[in-house]
Amino acid sequence: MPIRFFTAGESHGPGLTAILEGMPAGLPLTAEDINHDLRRRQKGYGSGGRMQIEKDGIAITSGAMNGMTTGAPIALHVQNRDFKSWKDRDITPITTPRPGHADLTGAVKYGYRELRLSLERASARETTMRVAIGAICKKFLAAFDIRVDGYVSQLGDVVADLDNMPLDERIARNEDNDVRCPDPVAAEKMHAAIRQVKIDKDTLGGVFEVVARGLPPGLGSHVHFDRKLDGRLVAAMVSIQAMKGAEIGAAFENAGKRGSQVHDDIIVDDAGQLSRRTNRAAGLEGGITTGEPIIVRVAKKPISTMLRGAESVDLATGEANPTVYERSDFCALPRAVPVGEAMMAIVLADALMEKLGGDSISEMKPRFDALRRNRLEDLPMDNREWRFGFDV
Ligand code: EPS
Repeated sequence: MPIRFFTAGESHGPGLTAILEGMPAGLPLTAEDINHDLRRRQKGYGSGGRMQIEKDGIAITSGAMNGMTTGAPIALHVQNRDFKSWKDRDITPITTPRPGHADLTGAVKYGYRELRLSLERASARETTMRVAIGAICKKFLAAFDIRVDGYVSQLGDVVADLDNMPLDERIARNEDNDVRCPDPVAAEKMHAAIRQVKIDKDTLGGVFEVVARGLPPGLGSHVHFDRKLDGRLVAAMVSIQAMKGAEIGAAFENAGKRGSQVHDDIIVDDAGQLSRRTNRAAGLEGGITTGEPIIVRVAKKPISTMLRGAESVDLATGEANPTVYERSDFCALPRAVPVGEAMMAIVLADALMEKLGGDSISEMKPRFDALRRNRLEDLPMDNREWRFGFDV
């Protein structure tokens, strides 16, 4: 895997750190390229008080100089403004775990004496650095005219009507409102659903979709499980805090249909260009890109910090005790869209680098232009009989 990255940092600690290794030299990169997506991640209806405190801005402390990557590891840092209200304070232990969060599982695994040690690192605050790394990967992909975007398609039980809206239009409208839903009628209902859930001191999840356009065919591979791009994308999405499912296109809906209703007929035009009539495969066949847009749908559970509380146990006393919280997000789904985009950009940048090799953008460009495409002339089909020539 040419791209590797690490993140570190606690939600209320001094700050967040990331290292991205494997970016080639010669990619134009400024703090603003990253800050644009950091701002998008902080904007969206349904947040609690924390987003009023944090104003995330990136420091690029290595790997890019004078606005250009050097090929060295890229180190990134973001400050947690909230740290100053925690650093000189006596901390009241949290000993009643929230169902659904990593509170209890983390404490059992690591033997913590209080639950804050779990939640500090399990917090979705960490997604700041994924978005920062993803923004660099988006910049890399954009050098090859590949774009990654996302939008909300369902929030709580409100489902957007997107069936007749082309992908380009969905993406053009994804920032039209503060729930990131391209269907304006559904967006109003989603907004109302969040308003109500705030009153009810409860939380909401939903579904967002991430789309990659402009991909060449031939990224990923069918030959081994960990090289299959569909598996890599689904794993990346479900690794995001609170994501419980991901599917390639309408996979679960397609599971109930017949093959003739699901697969995309292949056609050829007079110039020998192959294409598919539809894109129900959502850009991937055999774990390899087809050249059509990739669409991944991601299911987010409702946030587990609920102001109304939930039934639980005080682990210090062993007594039944409801969870108690004063501050929480009510619905983080709109803010999760840039995080999903980031994870897709990271996986696709990795797959493209695997395919192209090279240490600099200038080396990669001609290799990209020479890639096999969906043309008959790109395929050496000689129509000759052959034998299974194994030495057995
Ligand atoms: C989070 C709880 C909230 C969120 C936080 C993730 O933080 P706090 O407990 O400080 O109110 O706001 O997300 C962020 C800080 C962020 O930048 O997205 C959690 O428990 O996962």
